[in-house]
Amino acid sequence: MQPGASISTAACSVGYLWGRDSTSQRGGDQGHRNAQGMAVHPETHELWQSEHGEEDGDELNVIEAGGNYGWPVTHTGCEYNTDTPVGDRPQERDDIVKPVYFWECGTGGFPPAGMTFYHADRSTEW
Ligand SMILES: [Ca+2]
Repeated sequence: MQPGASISTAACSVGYLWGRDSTSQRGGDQGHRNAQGMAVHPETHELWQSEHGEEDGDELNVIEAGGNYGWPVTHTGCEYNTDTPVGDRPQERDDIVKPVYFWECGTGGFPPAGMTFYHADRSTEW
């Protein structure tokens, strides 16, 4: 999104990245549990997304048009207050888009919130 762009321009951009346009309803993705944030990578123009899992199972995903992100069939977390996995693991299924990164059940998770890509050089320690 460029500075000064309207909300409708931003919505169209996200809609395009999501695989939809104004003339069709094809290509929507599915299987997200609890989306928290989204950001467009400034170099690759991929749409990244963060989401909360159940007990751990938090994820970072790169959105693909028409992709199935697994919930509730696959998950990397567990049922609340148990060590019981929720469904299959995404790694076991070829029909599920695997998360780029996830916090497996038992790791304590890392519930990500909003997303942004920082690409300036003012915080060189990062
Ligand atoms: Ca997932």
